[in-house]
Amino acid sequence: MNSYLENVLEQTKKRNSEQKEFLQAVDEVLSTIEPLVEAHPEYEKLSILERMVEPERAILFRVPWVNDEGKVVVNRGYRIQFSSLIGPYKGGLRFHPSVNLSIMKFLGFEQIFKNALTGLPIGGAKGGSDFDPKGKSEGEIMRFCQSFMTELYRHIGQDVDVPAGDIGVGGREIGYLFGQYKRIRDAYEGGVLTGKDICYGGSLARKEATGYGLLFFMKEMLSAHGQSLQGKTVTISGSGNVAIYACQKATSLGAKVVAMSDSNGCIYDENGIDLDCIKEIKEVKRGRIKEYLECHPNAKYMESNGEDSPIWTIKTDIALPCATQNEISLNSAKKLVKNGVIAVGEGANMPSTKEAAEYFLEHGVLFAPAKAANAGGVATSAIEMTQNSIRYYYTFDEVEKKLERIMINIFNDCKKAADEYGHSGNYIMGANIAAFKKLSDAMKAQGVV
Ligand code: NDP
Ligand code: 2IT
Repeated sequence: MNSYLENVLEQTKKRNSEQKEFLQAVDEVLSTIEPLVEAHPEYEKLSILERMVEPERAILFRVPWVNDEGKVVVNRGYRIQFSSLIGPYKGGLRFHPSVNLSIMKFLGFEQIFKNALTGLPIGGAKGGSDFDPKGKSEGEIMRFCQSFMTELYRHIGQDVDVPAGDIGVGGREIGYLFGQYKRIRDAYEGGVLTGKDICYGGSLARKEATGYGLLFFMKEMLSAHGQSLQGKTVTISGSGNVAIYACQKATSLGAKVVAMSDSNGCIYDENGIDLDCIKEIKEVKRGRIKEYLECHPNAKYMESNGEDSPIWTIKTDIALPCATQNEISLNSAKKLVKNGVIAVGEGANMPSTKEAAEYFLEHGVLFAPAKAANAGGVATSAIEMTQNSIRYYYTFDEVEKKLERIMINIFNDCKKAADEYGHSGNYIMGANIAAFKKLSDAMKAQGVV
């Protein structure tokens, strides 16, 4: 590896030795942009890489709230404002017990590149809490969100930092967060949060956007390699926001989704997943995926053993990991390849380990990396901000068309960069190089900041 790159990677490891997910994300970017760094010797003097891996600001705060038993519970809140180079900080909030500084920083770091790829003026951020929404009452969720916002409000704003949803944060939570922000600020600042409900300033198609965008990207990538979604078998991990709308679009584009999962296990339905049943379980009852068997007794359920997810043992043409980071291990990648997978599209953030992603590339599997393939969510968030700014609503169709155009552009940018730097077909390199180039140009233009 180029010695400048190697030094920065070493320094980053020393400084953040406890943060394994963050280091994994940095390693993935730095180890794929060598041709760009070689072509730009000025990066070293300007410390472009050192600046890119250090968040502009990392905020950590206490979130006290009262549970239904009247006991005070204390959670930890985070907001990592990673980069404002090309727009206000922008990125989701995750509520999950696994949340820690490393996970927040990896997600914030990924977000700056993803957001740059959208071609829209949005910087990168991530936030959240180790609060576990599972099993909490409506009242508890609302009180937690209100307390979280009572601290977060001072750090955000529609031209400053614009949070949205992620794992454990959907329309319901965004509503409670928005209500509290509005109350504290005593003003309607619609663009301060995205993923809002349509009835108070949200965008049509934002809910669908990440899953739909993933399929638009897959369609483009497959077509560039003489393939299509028509008649393909698809497995999708997770059954949350991204997974549900990925399933919907995959089906409408002619594929057959045969498996979905949650953190407890996965269901396999050879007749094709009944998405209405999944939506009822997940969006209405907030139940477990196993309940699918109640409406489809002939489907199969496989319980997770806490290690490799059983969903990756199922034979499929296309695998769409849409749950969480590192959910595809090398072992799972080997099973997928052995079973004939032709393409993998990352709906979740960093769902493949580095070894798994490399294994896919080495075995000729078309690989759509997260920061490009799942950028449709944040891109549509930016379209929501646009509508809030001009105080107007676009139709579902208008937003979907813009989203599709953006995903096609992202694919073309990734392809162009991969071709230009001599790694055709490697969209990990293409995405990282295209995004890094854009950010480093902005960094150079803005002086030492
Ligand atoms: P949701 O909370 O709606 O759904 C998450 C799904 O993933 C659930 O089915 C959940 O199962 C499963 N899951 C979560 N954590 C784990 C885990 N540790 N092990 C196994 N399964 C798990 O979140 P989203 O659909 O919004 O997010 C899914 C992924 O997509 C995340 O990686 C997120 O960062 C990424 N993403 C989301 C975007 C968005 O717009 N929402 C945009 C771009 C990326 P269970 O219910 O059992 O916990
Ligand atoms: O990971 C992501 O891109 C998101 N969770 C969506 C962020 C956003 O601001 O819409």
